[in-house]
Amino acid sequence: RAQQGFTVFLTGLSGSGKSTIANALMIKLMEMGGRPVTLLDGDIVRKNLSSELGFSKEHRDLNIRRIGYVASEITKNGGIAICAPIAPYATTRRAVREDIEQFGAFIEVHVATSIEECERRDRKGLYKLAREGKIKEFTGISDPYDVPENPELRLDTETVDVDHCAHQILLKLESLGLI
Ligand code: GGZ
Repeated sequence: RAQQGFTVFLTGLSGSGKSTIANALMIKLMEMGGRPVTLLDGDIVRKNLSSELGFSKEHRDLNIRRIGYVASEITKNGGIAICAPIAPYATTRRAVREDIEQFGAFIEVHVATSIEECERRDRKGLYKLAREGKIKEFTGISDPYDVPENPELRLDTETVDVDHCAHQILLKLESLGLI
């Protein structure tokens, strides 16, 4: 019997490590073989699917609903979708969960790097620009982030390395009988 599809949905601040963990997870799942794995990363989606959108609540919600729709189609067809947007609004994450759970499993993973740590790293220099007011509506600085209350998994990236984070997701998928 074919296994059911599922979506791993990573949510967290800019620079929290979502993309890095998503990539490591994708490689591990691909190495297991047999099932197609699709990565819907924040910046790739914004470039290819949401290029006209900005960062207002309305536009972020549209972006997340589009990601959710693509992930739900993948899940329906028995595939694996890995999504890695900020997805700052709990109600929107909830809506995407409901869309996807009609067809398969939804695993919400909070990449819980603190705002202090993201800003300290500031890999792309965006936090500095946000502090200077040069980027408006910046998540965690001048825009909200609803901390997930009941994610399937919360990753402490400040004490656990990327590979181990990806491994923890695999263990969760195993415990749920998804892989
Ligand atoms: C947050 C912003 C903003 C604002 C540009 N707020 O670290 P990055 O650069 O590569 O990831 C961030 C990305 C966020 O896009 P998402 O599609 O994941 O956001 S959402 O889920 O809210 O739709 C960041 C960059 O875009 N970026 N301006 N104002 N992040």
